[in-house]
Amino acid sequence: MRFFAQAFGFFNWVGISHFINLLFISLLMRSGLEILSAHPRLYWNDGCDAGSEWLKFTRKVMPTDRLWTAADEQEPFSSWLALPGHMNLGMGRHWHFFSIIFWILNGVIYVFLLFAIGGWRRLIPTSLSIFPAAIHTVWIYAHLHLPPPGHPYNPVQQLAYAGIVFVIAPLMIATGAAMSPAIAARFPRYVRMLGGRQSARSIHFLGLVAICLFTIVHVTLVVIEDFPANMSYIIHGRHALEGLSVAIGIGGLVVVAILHVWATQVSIRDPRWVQRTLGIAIEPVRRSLLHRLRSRQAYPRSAISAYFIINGRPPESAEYQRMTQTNFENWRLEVGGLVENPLRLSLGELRAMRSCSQITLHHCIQGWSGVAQWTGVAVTDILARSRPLANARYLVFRSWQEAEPAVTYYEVIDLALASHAQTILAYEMNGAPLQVAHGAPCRLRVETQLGFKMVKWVRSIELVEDYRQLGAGQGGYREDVQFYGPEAGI
Ligand SMILES: Nc1nc2c(c(=O)[nH]1)N[C@H]1C(S)=C(S)[C@@H](COP(=O)(O)O)O[C@H]1N2
Ligand SMILES: [Mo]
Repeated sequence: MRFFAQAFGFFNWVGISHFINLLFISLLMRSGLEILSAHPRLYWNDGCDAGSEWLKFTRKVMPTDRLWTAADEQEPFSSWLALPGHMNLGMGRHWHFFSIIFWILNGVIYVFLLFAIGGWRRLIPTSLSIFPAAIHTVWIYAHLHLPPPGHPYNPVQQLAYAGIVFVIAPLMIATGAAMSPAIAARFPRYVRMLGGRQSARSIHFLGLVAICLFTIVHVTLVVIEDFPANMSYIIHGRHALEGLSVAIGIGGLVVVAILHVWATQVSIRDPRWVQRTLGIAIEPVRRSLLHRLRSRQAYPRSAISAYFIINGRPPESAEYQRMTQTNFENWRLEVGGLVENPLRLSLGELRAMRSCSQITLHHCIQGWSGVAQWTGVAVTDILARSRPLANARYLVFRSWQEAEPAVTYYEVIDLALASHAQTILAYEMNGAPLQVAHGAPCRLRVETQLGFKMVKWVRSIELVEDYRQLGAGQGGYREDVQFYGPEAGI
C-alpha cells in the first residue's frame, strides 16, 4: 500500500496525462492521414467540384470521357506517415475513433487536474500584457537565443500551450463532429456555422498542421533547453531525480513507438481482428451518441451540387442491361423474409405510392460530399404494406450489382433507421429519373448515415432477425470487405 502511495506521489499526474496525450494524438495524426488519403483533396465547397480544391495530395486527374468513381481517386500513403498506410480507410478509421475516445477522456482528466491542482494559472494568461511580452520573446527566439525562464513558462510558451489546449483541441473536436453525417443531418445549421462540411474538413486538416508544428517546436525546445530538468518537471513535477525521469521519459517514447509499429502491422496482417477488437470500444459509444439522431435536412434548391461524384460501378449482368433498355418495365422490388405479406412491386407501383422529396447532404466515407434532391417512397410505407413479423430486426438491401465477381453488394440497416422519415427508396434525383450511375431504377437514402449504406440498383429487401449469417457477418459488403464499422453515423 505504502509503495503504491509513494509511487502515486512520485508522478506529476498533469505531466503524465500530457504523456498519454502524446500516444493518442500521434495515433490520431497518422490515422487522420490515412483518412485523408481516401480522398486526398481539400475544398471549401460541399459539392467538391472538380478542380475546386484548394489543396491536393495527388497528381491523379480524373478522365472526362469515361466513368470514374471516387475509389479511383484514393492515394496510397506510406506507412511511415499513415496508419496503417497503403489505402486502408477502414483500419485508419478504427484507430482514429478508438484513439479519439481515449484522447478526449485523457484531455478531460488533464483539464480537471489543471483546475483542481491549480496549475491553470501557468497556462491561461490573465493579463493582456502577455501579447507585447510574447512579441519580445519571439524577438529573442528570432536571434536564436533562449529567453529567460518564465514562471514557469515564458509568454510565448504560455500562449502556445493555452492555444493548443483551449482553442485548437476544442476546434478539432468541433470540426470532427461536423463531419458526422448523423450530426450534420440532425443539426444542419451547426455544419453551416463552420462554413459547411468540406470547410469543417479543411479546418480539421489545418488543425492537424498546427498540432504538428507545435509538436516539432515544443519537443525541440524541451530537448535543447535543458532536457533532464524538463523531463523531471514533466514526470516528477519538480527539479529532482533527473536521471530516473529521463529514463522514464525515454522509455515512454519507446513504448509509444513500439505501439505504433504494432498497430501498423496488426492492421495490415489481421484487419478483421482490429475491426472486432477496437469495435468493442467504438461501436457502443458511436451508437449511443449518434444512432438516435434523426435527419432534419431541408437544403435550399440553390445548394444542389453541380456535379455529384459517383462511387461503385453499374451492374454488368445481361439481365440488368436488358432492364435499362426497357425502362425497367420488368424490374421488381422484392420484399420478403420475416414479413406477413411478401411484395413484388413494379416501378409503376412504387411511383403510385405516397412520394417524399428531400434535399440533403451526402457524405461518402472517403471524405467527399454533395447535395442533391431525392424523391421516392419512404421505407416505412413499404414496411407498412409488408408487415414485418415480431422477430424482424434488420432490413437487408441487396443490389443488382456484383461488387466483385459473384459477390452481391448488400447493406443492413435496423428497423429504427428504416423508420426515419428521410429514409427512402429514391427513384428520382434532382427531379429526373435516377441515372444508371446513381443507382437506377432506385436506390436507398438513409440520411444520417455514410454513403456506403445507401445501396444503389436495389433488387430486394429482406427482413431478418440477425445479419451475422450473411456474407462475412459484419452487416454489409463494405463492412465485410473493407472492414468499415457497422455504425455509419460518423
Ligand atoms: N450497389 C452499390 N451501392 C452503392 C455503392 C456500391 O459500390 N454499390 N457505393 C456506395 C457508396 S460508397 C456511396 S458514397 C454511394 C455513392 O452514391 P452515388 O454514386 O450516387 O454518388 O453509393 C453507395 N451505394
Ligand atoms: Mo462512399
